[in-house]
Amino acid sequence: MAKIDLKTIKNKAGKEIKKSQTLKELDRVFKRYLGKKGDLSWILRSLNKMPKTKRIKMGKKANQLKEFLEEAIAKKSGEIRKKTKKSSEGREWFDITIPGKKPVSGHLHPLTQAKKKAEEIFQSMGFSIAEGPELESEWYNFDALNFPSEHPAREMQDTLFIKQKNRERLPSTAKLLMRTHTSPVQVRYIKENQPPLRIIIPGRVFRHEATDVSHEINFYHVEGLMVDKKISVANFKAIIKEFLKRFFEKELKIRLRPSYFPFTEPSFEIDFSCPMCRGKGCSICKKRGWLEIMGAGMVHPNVFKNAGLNPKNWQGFAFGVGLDRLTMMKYKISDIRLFYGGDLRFLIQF
Ligand code: FA5
Repeated sequence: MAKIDLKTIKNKAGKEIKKSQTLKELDRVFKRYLGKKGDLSWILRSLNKMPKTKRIKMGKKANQLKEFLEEAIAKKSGEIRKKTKKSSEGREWFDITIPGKKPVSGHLHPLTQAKKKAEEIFQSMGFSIAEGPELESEWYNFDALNFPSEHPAREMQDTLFIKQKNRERLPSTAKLLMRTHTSPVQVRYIKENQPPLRIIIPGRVFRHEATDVSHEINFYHVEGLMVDKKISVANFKAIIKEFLKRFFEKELKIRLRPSYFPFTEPSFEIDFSCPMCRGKGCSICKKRGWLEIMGAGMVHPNVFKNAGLNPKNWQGFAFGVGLDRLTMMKYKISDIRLFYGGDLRFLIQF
């Protein structure tokens, strides 16, 4: 064992006692200095080999240090015991009367909640829920919906096209893209199901757009389609007013403005009176008192033809609403990007 002086022992042992967190650690310190082979014990044992004067002086100091260390260890041991509340059997003690911690339970994302609510409302009005693929063919997304090829109308919907080998030579039924709306499911559904029919098509859509407070590259649409022998704009107005009343849990005024979509004729945009200011004008509606929420119109005869129906026999309305924007209005959310940020501080509020 290396020779070690009393001053060094006092400093080192003092620090180690202070640092000890458990009784085990403290015991190791005790053994290192005061145990059989401990540093201080070694010094005490070697006293009798020293000359008398040195032995008396050294003996006194070594015994004082022994007492000092024993006291320090006993004091620390008491502190540790108090902290860990050791029972007499040596087991960890815990207070069974302390109230437990409630586990945090998750819930559905606000967009999922809104989608479910929309589904519930439409189902109660006799609509079924239809689905379609997110990776869609150019034919269903555009051609079948009466978008003429090379027509600038296709650019209305900043499309994310899929890279394919010799793409230019492929027919539009084989050219792939990320669907820009859920309208293609109109044709897919009619091909498989005979009218009369009422469906909604909720789903994820994609657009190559710069994001801002009200635009995302990935968002949700709820498409609606009703086909029967005698369907008019009046039917559409009644259904959509009922939907909005139940979704927002208050009566809202709506207005129809003439618009253009290749797959509806006539087409219109639907605005509703701003739920924030009740039509008085605020920053959300940009002082207009009205907010644009969806596109709609009467199904174009060419869409019926592309789906295999005779347009002379059938009429219908279709609409496409942005679910994200609808949810933003319902909960007064100022930035669409909050839905996709995964920030729990935002999500736990719903
Ligand atoms: C359409 O997509 C049409 N398919 C809607 C339609 C269906 C019209 C059936 C007629 C008949 P539009 O591009 O306007 O239309 O999009 C519909 C809604 O999606 C908009 O009113 C808006 O609420 C929402 N929207 C559009 N772009 C974005 C975006 N980048 N981020 C979030 N929401 C968006």
